[in-house]
Amino acid sequence: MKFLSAALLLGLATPALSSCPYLASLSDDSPQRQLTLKTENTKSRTEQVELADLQAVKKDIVELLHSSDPKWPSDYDNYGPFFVRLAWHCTGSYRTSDGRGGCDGGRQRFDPERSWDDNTNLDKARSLLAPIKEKYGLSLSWGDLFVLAGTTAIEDMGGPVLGFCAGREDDDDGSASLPLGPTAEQEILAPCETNGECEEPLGSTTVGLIYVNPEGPMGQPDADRSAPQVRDTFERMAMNDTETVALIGGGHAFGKTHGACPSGPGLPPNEDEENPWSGECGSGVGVDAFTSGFEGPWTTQPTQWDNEYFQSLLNYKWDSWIGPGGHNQWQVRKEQNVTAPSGPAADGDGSQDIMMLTSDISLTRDPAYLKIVKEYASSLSSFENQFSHAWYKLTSRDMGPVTRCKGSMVPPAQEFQYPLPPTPPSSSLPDFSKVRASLANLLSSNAVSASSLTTLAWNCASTFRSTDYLGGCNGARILFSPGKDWSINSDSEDTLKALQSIKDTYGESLSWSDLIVLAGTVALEFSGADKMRFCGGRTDASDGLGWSYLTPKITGSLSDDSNILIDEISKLGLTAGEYVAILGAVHSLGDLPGDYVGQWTSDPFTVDNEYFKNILDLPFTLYENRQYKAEGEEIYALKTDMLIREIPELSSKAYDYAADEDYFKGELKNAWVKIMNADRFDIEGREEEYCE
Ligand SMILES: *[C@@H]1O[C@H](CO)[C@@H](O)[C@H](O)[C@H]1NC(C)=O
Ligand SMILES: CC(=O)N[C@H]1CO[C@H](CO)[C@@H](O)[C@@H]1O
Repeated sequence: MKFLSAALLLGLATPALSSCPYLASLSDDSPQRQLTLKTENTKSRTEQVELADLQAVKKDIVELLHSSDPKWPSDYDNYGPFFVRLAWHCTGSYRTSDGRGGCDGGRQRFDPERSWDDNTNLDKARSLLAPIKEKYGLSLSWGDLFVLAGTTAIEDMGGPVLGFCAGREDDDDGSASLPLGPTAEQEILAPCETNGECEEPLGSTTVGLIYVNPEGPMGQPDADRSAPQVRDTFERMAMNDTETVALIGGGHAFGKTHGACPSGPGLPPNEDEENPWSGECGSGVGVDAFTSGFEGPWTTQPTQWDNEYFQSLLNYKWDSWIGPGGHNQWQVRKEQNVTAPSGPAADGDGSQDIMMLTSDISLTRDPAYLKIVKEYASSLSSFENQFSHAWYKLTSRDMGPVTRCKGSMVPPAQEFQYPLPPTPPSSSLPDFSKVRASLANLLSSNAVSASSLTTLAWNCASTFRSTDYLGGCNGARILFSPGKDWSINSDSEDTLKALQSIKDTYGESLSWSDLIVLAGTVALEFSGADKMRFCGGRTDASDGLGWSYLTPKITGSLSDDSNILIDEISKLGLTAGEYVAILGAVHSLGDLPGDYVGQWTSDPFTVDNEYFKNILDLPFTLYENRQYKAEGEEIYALKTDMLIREIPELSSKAYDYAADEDYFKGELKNAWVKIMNADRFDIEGREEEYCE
């Protein structure tokens, strides 16, 4: 196979970062706003293209696994372990704090991720896979290819595989990963005081690593202190103890680390685009490769699935020492040494001692981890059961609900996908024009305000995150904790009570989630908005767990800030204009929520463009130290409204809407329908059937 230059293949989208990225963390200056908002929808859509035949792709991957390219020879004549690492490091960047990271988008091809320390030499893995990508074209995304390569490798080496969720859509650049760092965006959204001890919302202790420094905290071989870091970072990716130990032991059942000499891997792609990670030891490849700077395999059969890793952790005494790459690693106490084949078997026939990293040893120092290590050492089936599920979760977590999974290998819905009851057949749904009429009656009789219904629907739907596709109103999780307890939902119980009679009239055929969305839609129309499309068929969850990670960061309080607002809008997947249109409509109606006082407009029963004129033209001052009031007018506002005038991408749209009411209403209609249906993957391709 021809080996293509990674830089050539994988493109360069983001400007090269500072040559000393970690120093950027040390700046004391309070962050200025540097985030920018999308003003158009730019994601290139590939969903029209039919998905590749995954069995055929797997066949090509298996063939590649057992080949070896002299430019980057395989270890032990098998690229399997290399592709497991590729898939893991592509998916393992996921974090629950904001749903960012993960392999959907295939952004490991771009900076910042491609130049991360933990992604050293993965440019070679991606280049090895490039001919397969070229063969299948748009029918196979890079993201799907990376994850399928790792998953197929596990299966090929005898490991347990639960299935494969296809359907990742590639991004055109690495911008969605800028908040992962090291970048100015990360400094603003998630500054890390000491790289190596980073906290949430970052996913890892160290920017540029997936979890922790495997050498130990701040490079110290302190296994006791490593365990809490391991637990902390895996929890930031929603992994519990049994999943964590299974993933580490499963990943380390395969392959070896590379650190032939202390000279290092060479420069990353953002510093040497032409010849990234050229390798400073000898030939730079095979037995001379330098990747992590550690050296050696974890097990004696590094291309075969087994639970030897756990047995070795328990059966030997381990001592730390400085390995050939100049880093702390662990070896079996001398009299009991164990050997494994080394290097690419094509070149070498030597054998190499097994080794462990400080983070591996930490699993025997923590009582809860040790118990699990013992269980997996004695029960291969328990290990296999936990690993197959944890691997599927690791690689599919950022894909959102199971309704986004495509292809012939999708396993049953898993807990982490927060499955909803199936979409009912459209024939069993109520006549929504009748429900609309009932809602209009309710509004005419003043039993409930248009403002309450609009706010309820918006608060329900705006939980959606375009980063990991969690949230949205489908499921009506606003009925349950934690959502119903959020301060922004303090009025929701009363609003839901007002809707109870309609819910009772239609019974099972009308879900709460359809009712909430339709009620907000009808309320806007009732108040003067254009007629909007409604899509039915949502179903209700039986708990609120699916919203566990979605606590709103924008609450209208004085602590809201422009960076947080911009971040929230970009997570929603809305453009600046879409967000302003919706906020303008919601804030055209009724009173300020909760304990705030007053109203935004002189006519709080009508959706028009007065709101935009008010916030742009009136002189607002701080009122009672918690909200704003227009001088000389009975017009009030929240901090969020003030941010609309401060953030240029938002105020620019507010001016357009203030000048042209029809334009505002047209934009509102599109934006509202978009966010209300942002989570409806279940009816993709069947909109005709479910939407009126
Ligand atoms: C971790 O989660 C998995 C999957 O839900 C479950 O099987 C396992 O029992 C959990 N472990 C712990 C310690 O809660
Ligand atoms: C028990 C065991 O395998 N001992 C070996 C340790 O390593 C030395 C040197 O490589 C061998 O000679 C021993 O047989």
